[in-house]
Amino acid sequence: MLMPELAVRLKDEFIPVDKILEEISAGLRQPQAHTSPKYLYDALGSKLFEAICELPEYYPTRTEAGIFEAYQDDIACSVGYGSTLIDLGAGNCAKAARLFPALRPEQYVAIDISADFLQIAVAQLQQRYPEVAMMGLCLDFSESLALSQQVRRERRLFFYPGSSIGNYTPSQALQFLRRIHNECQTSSQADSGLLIGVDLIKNENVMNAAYNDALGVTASFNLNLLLHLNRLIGADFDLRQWQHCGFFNSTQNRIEMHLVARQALTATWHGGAREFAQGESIHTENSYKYTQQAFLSLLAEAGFQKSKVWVDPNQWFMLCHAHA
Ligand code: AVI
Repeated sequence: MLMPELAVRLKDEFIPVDKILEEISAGLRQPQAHTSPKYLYDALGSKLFEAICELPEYYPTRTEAGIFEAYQDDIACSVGYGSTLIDLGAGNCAKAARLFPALRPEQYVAIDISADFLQIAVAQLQQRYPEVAMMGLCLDFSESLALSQQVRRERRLFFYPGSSIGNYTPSQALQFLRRIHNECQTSSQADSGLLIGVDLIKNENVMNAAYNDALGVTASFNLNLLLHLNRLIGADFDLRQWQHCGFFNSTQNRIEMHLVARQALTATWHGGAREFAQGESIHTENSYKYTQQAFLSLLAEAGFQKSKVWVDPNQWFMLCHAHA
């Protein structure tokens, strides 16, 4: 039996079940089987990702936080006070909340697909900052950025931290940046822009360790995708038959995560099946890394005029304020 719900809420989408089945089956049947990284984020997957952010090997979260800490005055100076802060993928709103004292936004718009979670987080933040107008918007911003009429047009600052842009291919990233730029253009003042965190190419050992932590949290995060698929499409993946693999692909400048079959096996799901030879894999995520120059070129191609950049002392991570 396929799951009874009519639709399932994923990290960034709300998709009818038959569309999910179709999409996942098609990916699993490809010569290189693959699934969308959004399937990594069921309730447990989201918690495991939060745990990843605490790991000593996973440098992006704390490096980005260090940049915010070290350069908050300079960032505030670049961004200016009194903006309309639009938080893309706000989650618990914690990252944006840290910027409030320095940026003093006039309006805060938290966007996420998870409506209930979002409303609670926004309500809590509103208590701490009663002077800031706040709203939570339940929107799939990976598809569309059509903002409500209630969002002020003045000085829009889109906020996209955490190097989530890396989970798009560069061409998807370009489309996404173009959409943000278009939204900035509809703003009635010129000084709208984007504040974005980007993971930079660095020593391969550092990157490989970040996706192969000693505690095995990233392995669990990756393997949990199979449990999610079992529920979503009635599959029979046995986790003990699969192994996490994460490595830097230096040709594509990306970390690839795969789940590798430990032995020859057949996986079945509602209306479908596939044989996997020992060593064959399911490709579950890409995390693209950029040079500063490559990302600045992407921003320019998307229409942004000029960008201010802050990096950590190791030059592992970059925070970028791009002016529309
Ligand atoms: C959400 N995203 C930016 C993370 C990343 O690093 O690509 C997801 C992740 N995958 C494995 N570890 C963390």
